[in-house]
Amino acid sequence: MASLGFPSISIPILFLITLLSTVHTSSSPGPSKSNGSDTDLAVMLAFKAQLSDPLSILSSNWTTGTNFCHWFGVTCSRRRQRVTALKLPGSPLHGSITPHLGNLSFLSYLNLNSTNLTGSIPDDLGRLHRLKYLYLGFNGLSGSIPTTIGNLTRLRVLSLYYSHLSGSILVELQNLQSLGYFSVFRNYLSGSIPTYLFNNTPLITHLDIGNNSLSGQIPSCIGSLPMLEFLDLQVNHFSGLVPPSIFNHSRLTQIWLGLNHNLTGPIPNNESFSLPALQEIGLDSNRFTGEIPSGLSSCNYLQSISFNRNSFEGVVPTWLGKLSHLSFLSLGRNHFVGPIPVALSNLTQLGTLAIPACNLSGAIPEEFGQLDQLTVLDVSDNQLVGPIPASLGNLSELAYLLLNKNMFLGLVPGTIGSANSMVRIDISENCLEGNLSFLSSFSNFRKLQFIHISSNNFTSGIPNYVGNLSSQLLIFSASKNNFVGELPPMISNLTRLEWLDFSKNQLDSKIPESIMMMENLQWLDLDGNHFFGSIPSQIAMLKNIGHLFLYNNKLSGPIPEGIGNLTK
Ligand SMILES: *[C@@H]1O[C@H](CO)[C@@H](O)[C@H](O)[C@H]1NC(C)=O
Ligand SMILES: *[C@@H]1O[C@H](CO)[C@@H](O)[C@H](O)[C@H]1NC(C)=O
Ligand SMILES: *[C@@H]1O[C@H](CO)[C@@H](O)[C@H](O)[C@H]1NC(C)=O
Ligand SMILES: *[C@@H]1O[C@H](CO)[C@@H](O)[C@H](O)[C@H]1NC(C)=O
Ligand SMILES: *[C@@H]1O[C@H](CO)[C@@H](O)[C@H](O)[C@H]1NC(C)=O
Ligand SMILES: *[C@@H]1O[C@H](CO)[C@@H](O)[C@H](O)[C@H]1NC(C)=O
Ligand SMILES: *[C@@H]1O[C@H](CO)[C@@H](O)[C@H](O)[C@H]1NC(C)=O
Ligand SMILES: *[C@@H]1O[C@H](CO)[C@@H](O)[C@H](O)[C@H]1NC(C)=O
Ligand SMILES: *[C@@H]1O[C@H](CO)[C@@H](O)[C@H](O)[C@H]1NC(C)=O
Ligand SMILES: *[C@@H]1O[C@H](CO)[C@@H](O)[C@H](O)[C@H]1NC(C)=O
Ligand SMILES: *[C@@H]1O[C@H](CO)[C@@H](O)[C@H](O)[C@H]1NC(C)=O
Ligand SMILES: CC(=O)N[C@H]1CO[C@H](CO)[C@@H](O)[C@@H]1O
Repeated sequence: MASLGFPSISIPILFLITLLSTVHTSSSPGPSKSNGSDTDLAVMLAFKAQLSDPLSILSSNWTTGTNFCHWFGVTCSRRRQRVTALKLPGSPLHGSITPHLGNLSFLSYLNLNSTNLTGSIPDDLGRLHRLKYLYLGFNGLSGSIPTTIGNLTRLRVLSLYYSHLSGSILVELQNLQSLGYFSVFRNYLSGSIPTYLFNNTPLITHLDIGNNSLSGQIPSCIGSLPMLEFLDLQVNHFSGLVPPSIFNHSRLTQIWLGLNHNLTGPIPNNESFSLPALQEIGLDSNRFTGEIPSGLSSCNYLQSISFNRNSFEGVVPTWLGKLSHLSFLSLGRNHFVGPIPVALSNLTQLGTLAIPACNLSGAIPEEFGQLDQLTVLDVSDNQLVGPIPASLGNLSELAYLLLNKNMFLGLVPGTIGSANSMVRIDISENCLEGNLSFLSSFSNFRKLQFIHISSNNFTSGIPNYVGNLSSQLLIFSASKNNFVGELPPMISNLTRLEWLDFSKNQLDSKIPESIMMMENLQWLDLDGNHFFGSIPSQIAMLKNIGHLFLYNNKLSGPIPEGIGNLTK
């Protein structure tokens, strides 16, 4: 690249000039009586003066009575009294960075990570030609990244994550030939990545541009970074094809391309796919097509696959069952065909198995009872059939059991009561039948917040032990079944309940007064039953109710007065 030769030739000359002038001042103090050390002192005082320092971290320690080389956070070179490192991470300094900092000509390490800085990054930092480490992340810095940062050719770490930086990623950064770590994660950067930005930065191992507003194509230079281990381009607006070279990398351990919404094309397969070190890959919410790349079957260290919300097709491959370190598998909202492979039951490290809305058919393998690390099982919104396997009762770590929107039939196994961490059970919209005896074991779930059993074919009365369910319960949704008899007053023991829906059943009792006293209820739906008698006057105590449906019942009598006070 002839066009890139120019800056890389000019920089050593500039170094030489700077170096000569430094040598000159330090070897002959001159009539001004000032040497570099005086400059550094003046700079440090200027730095301090720009900060409000609410915990007096600097004002109590950076006193002119002591040599600044002994100040908190300051390191000097051994031979000269010159500041080589300034490290104040996590100290709440509050204020802006003084441009004078650019005069610390011996500085090689600057860490002001998480110090509540605001204002912009001064152009003058580009004069710190010895700088190797620059940490300015976790601040409120705004404005753009100065072009002068491109002058810091010795820079190894440029960490600007979690701030408010805007503007684009400047082409000048292509001069950072020593860079190993680059993070601008979670800022407000926009524009596209310059095509050749990473052509002369062969040492980069960590490249994190995620959670910004960048757009355009992902430049192929990223794929040719030979040392790359970590790549995050997620949550931007990148579009088009991903350079295939990204999928042929001996060192890459993590690839995050999710939530760009517009990355397309198939992932390369076979020979062109080689990621032997891969541990985590996230491609969520894009428009990737084709089959799940079979090259992944050779990624022996793979722990996490997240391909949710794409247009992948074909079957859920059985070879996934060989990735023995897999702890996270999320493939939901793609266009698969066929069953859930039994082989997945060999993934005994699996914590999350989520394959919702994928058009899957067949049954849940009985062998899934072996997945004893599983905390999330989400196979909702498929065409799964058969009974819910009793073996799921062995999954003692389960917190989210989402089987809704399938065609499961038969009884709910009473075994599903041994998971003490259960938070959410959704078995709604299936063809399940029988009575609610399974709910008696649900009282073991002390963290349970959501029960959805609506749109099934459950029959029977509602047992009193619904009142023994977790006091954490927020939602109990049981509409569109065939429940008969009374709605037990005990249900009001669920004091945190916000949503109670028993609509479209055949309940046949008075509306319990106690239910009208559940002050956290926001949604109460009892329509389409045979409730009779009058509406309890306690209704005025439903202070938070926003939706109250009682129509299509046999209620009689006056509308209670208090109803006018229900303002939500
Ligand atoms: C620079 O000046 C300071 C005091 O002003 C002195 O302590 C130090 O030795 C001087 N350094 C050099 C290299 O002249
Ligand atoms: C830093 O250098 C600039 C330009 O050389 C000069 O104007 C400024 O006074 C210096 N600041 C300090 C604190 O030495
Ligand atoms: C300033 O902090 C340094 C490092 O913590 C400490 O060694 C020094 O004694 C402190 N000086 C004063 C004056 O408190
Ligand atoms: C920066 O601060 C954050 C939040 O305090 C911390 O998690 C991170 O490790 C820090 N990074 C550096 C390089 O100091
Ligand atoms: C200072 O920064 C820390 C970490 O970034 C943040 O938690 C805290 O809220 C900030 N304080 C103020 C007053 O901005
Ligand atoms: C530093 O960068 C700026 C902008 O990129 C450039 O104009 C300037 O010549 C550079 N200065 C040095 C000393 O390299
Ligand atoms: C990054 O973006 C994702 C998706 O919007 C979001 O879930 C995540 O919290 C963001 N991360 C940070 C640290 O803001
Ligand atoms: C997706 O990218 C194409 C070009 O690749 C562009 O025309 C289209 O507007 C983009 N769509 C969205 C939603 O960004
Ligand atoms: C994959 O990378 C290797 C090593 O960098 C290279 O030799 C090979 O040609 C690449 N394969 C493909 C298909 O690009
Ligand atoms: C599980 O792994 C074992 C040992 O590798 C193998 O024999 C068995 O066939 C696998 N089970 C399934 C269902 O693939
Ligand atoms: C519900 O159960 C009844 C009686 O067992 C049966 O006749 C009916 O077909 C079932 N309905 C559905 C939707 O499964
Ligand atoms: C533990 C608890 O609060 N139990 C109550 C459940 O509801 C019934 C009827 O409203 C009360 O009698 C219990 O005391």
